[in-house]
Amino acid sequence: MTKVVLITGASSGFGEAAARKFAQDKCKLILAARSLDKLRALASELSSQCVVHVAALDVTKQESVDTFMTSLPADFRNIDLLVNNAGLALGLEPAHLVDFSDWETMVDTNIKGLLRMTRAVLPIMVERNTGHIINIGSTAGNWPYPGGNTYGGTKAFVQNFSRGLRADLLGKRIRVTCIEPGMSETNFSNVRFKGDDTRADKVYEGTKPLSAEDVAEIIYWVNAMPAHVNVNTLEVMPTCQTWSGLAVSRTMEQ
Ligand code: NDP
Ligand code: 8X3
Repeated sequence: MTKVVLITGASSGFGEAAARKFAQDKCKLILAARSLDKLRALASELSSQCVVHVAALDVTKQESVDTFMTSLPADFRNIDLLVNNAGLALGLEPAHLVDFSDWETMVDTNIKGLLRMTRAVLPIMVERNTGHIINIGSTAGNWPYPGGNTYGGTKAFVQNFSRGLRADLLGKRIRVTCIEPGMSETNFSNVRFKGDDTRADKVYEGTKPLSAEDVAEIIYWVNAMPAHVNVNTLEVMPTCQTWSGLAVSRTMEQ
């Protein structure tokens, strides 16, 4: 039977690359994001390989998720794989200087948006006793860095929630995986720095970051493993990235 794959945030980066990867498998693809024009362009490119349904989706809005779900064509309703990928970071300021609305947007998208999609799709999987949810976390959820504050917090949530789902789904043939990439060159930094492309480019200067295609391969692989194999968490960094030591101030007054 043809696998039905729903990818959120399919208009760019990991989501777009994952769409191209699953298209090679002739899956039935559901591509969702806010930028419908980009989704349509991608769908027309992939339509010679597989059947694609595109739909506008803003995961921060419950009514958008509801409309998206009720508008799914009947032959796309039995979702086998949900890739909860839509997400973003906004800003890199220290916590006492941030624009609070940026924190709200990250929580609304990375946490509440992922929850909305999970709550909408999981009952379909439970009813059919089959499925796989792949949540996109981040190294930022494991390893704090200055300015990562709420973004890292949202991704730590994604990891812990993924594990909680596994606990709830004991005895069901439903897999849950949290993939946690490190530095990857996509539109991520352009969004984080709100269109300051020079600053975004500097993040990757002199490095060989992960590409969207690298992460898409991993998404594909964890799903392609046999149904009895559940990859719980998978953290991946470019080889040029590693940890620095714990930070110590030698100038502060005690
Ligand atoms: P991109 O900015 O290239 O892609 C982000 C995608 O998310 C876009 O398709 C965007 O589509 C979608 N999106 C954002 N907000 C919403 C929303 N409210 N509703 C629906 N879709 C939304 O970045 P990446 O591909 O890098 O990011 C994908 C995921 O990977 C994110 O969760 C990110 O946090 C995570 N990640 C990224 C890393 C990196 O270094 N790049 C590393 C680790 C994790 P649109 O604007 O059209 O809605
Ligand atoms: C994206 C990786 O290090 O920019 O999640 O937070 S990082």
